[in-house]
Amino acid sequence: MKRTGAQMIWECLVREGVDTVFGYPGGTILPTYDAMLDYPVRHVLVRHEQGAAHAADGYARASGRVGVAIATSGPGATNLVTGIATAMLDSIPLVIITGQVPSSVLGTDAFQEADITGITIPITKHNALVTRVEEIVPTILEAFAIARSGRPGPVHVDICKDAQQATAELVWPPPREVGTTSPARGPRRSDLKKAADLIAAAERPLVLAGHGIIEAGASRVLQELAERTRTPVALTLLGLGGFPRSHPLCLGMMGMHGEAYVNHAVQEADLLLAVGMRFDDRVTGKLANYARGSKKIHVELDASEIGKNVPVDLGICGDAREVLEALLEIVPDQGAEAHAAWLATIEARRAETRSRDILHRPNGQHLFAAHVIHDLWRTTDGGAVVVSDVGQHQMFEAQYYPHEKPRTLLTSGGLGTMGFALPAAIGAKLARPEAEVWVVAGDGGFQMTQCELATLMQERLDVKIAVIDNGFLGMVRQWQEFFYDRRYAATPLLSPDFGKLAAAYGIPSQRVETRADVGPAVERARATKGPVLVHFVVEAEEAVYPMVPAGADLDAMIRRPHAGEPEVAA
Ligand SMILES: Cc1ncc(C[n+]2csc(CCOP(=O)(O)OP(=O)(O)O)c2C)c(N)n1
Repeated sequence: MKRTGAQMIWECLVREGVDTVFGYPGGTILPTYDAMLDYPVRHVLVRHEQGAAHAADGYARASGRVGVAIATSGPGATNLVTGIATAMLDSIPLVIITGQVPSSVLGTDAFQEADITGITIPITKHNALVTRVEEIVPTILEAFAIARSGRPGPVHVDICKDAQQATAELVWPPPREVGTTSPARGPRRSDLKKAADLIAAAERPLVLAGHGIIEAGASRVLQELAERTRTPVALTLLGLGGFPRSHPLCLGMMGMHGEAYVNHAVQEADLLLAVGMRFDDRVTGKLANYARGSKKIHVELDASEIGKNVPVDLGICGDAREVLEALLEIVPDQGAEAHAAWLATIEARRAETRSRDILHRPNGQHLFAAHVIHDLWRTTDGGAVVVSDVGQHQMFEAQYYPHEKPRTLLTSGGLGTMGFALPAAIGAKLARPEAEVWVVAGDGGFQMTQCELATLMQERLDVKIAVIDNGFLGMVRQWQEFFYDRRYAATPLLSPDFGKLAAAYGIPSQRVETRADVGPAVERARATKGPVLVHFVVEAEEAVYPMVPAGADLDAMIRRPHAGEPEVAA
């Protein structure tokens, strides 16, 4: 049967199981929007295309499915760029569809023409410009296959308006293998044996678990392996939730704002088993002195990551779950007393870290961001999906909201994109309507995409919002405090009255200034149906500790001073 190119786009999306898309219309994508009305797909109209990309991203992170965003050519397409790059760095599967000017005027600087496939080459896993109707179906199906195969990522398809309008016979191509980054064969037996021997011989082993654990669904097997070998587990920011934080072998987050005892453990380990993580500079600190005394095993789906930043003794290219399952079969059970001295050393350091904890400070009337996050965790019983923005509050979230399950912390790790949280939470709530979804955003990042409050209301989504307002671009102010002699260039921040702003969209709000009010405010927000904004006014000049200065060794941390001690700036 004949179809227009526009209809074919929707036929493909329905065939791929897409139930929700995020987008914004315009001239060159109008044929596709018109055809949309005849298909059973929910379209969410965002207020800025950046929001569409982030919402599709949040949908994908929360569900493990492919997120879809649609926009028009020119400014519509360029507005997607930040969201596409965000997904690329964090390996999130997206299919982005944009309209393009008619093929007859391509390259003439036609109205709203931008060479968007040229622009997205370095920030997509794959992209394509479609000029003929016959190319639409194979290109979109391939886009889905590539987005979700191997190491996931965003794929962009740019479709000329005349191709959307033309008609042709709808032909489904035969299923075929698409090029993927996944290895053709599983890991070699000899490599698995070598890994098992290294693990068995280690006295101070440590697992470094990243986002790949969550993507591969490897949490359960990681837990079994850790328990069988009595190996503690440190997590990257994007790995949080991949191993239950309450587990006795869970150390929490490593890296620039990881806990001090975790970074010391990394530096002192004699074996690192790194799984589904890429030795990002925020995780390693200075490479030259990174974990020098350890043998390193790197399990990674993307072969090009192995040995890229950190030389390893053994690289195993494969799916994290498959590799860990295979390892579990051959590693010996180390017994209940294994690594006792190593675990005791870490525990002693953990206790020392606790003694510096900001939560234990006699704080008088001060409200710290850490209080807000801690009480949010307690009041939601640790069960919320938290979508955090970028800045100090993001690191406090990582430190003080112990995540037990995968896909319960959604945050922009690799690109560190302010403005991510609110639109991504919209996507997350649509992907998992039963989940309690909280946005945790700073006063700066929230203002970058606050227009999506309108989307929230138009879609009637029950998303709660915590704005953590310190009157500064806090994380940048912290760098200025430590490294630029407290010269606060362009970081003091004027904000609107967030309560009135919410009211303008019909969203109820609360303002909280004391610690005693945090829990009750969160309770009231939870008891209210629909969106609620809670405006937390916190200490203006608090810092996130510890901090590894950029380019310093991982254990050269600036520590939080004990109560009563002066702050020690670098
Ligand atoms: C789009 C974007 N622009 C700039 C930055 C640099 N940056 C990182 S954190 C930060 C400050 C964030 O301030 P706020 O949102 O108020 O959160 P806080 O750090 O105070 O918790 C800035 C400007 C960024 N990460 N993303």
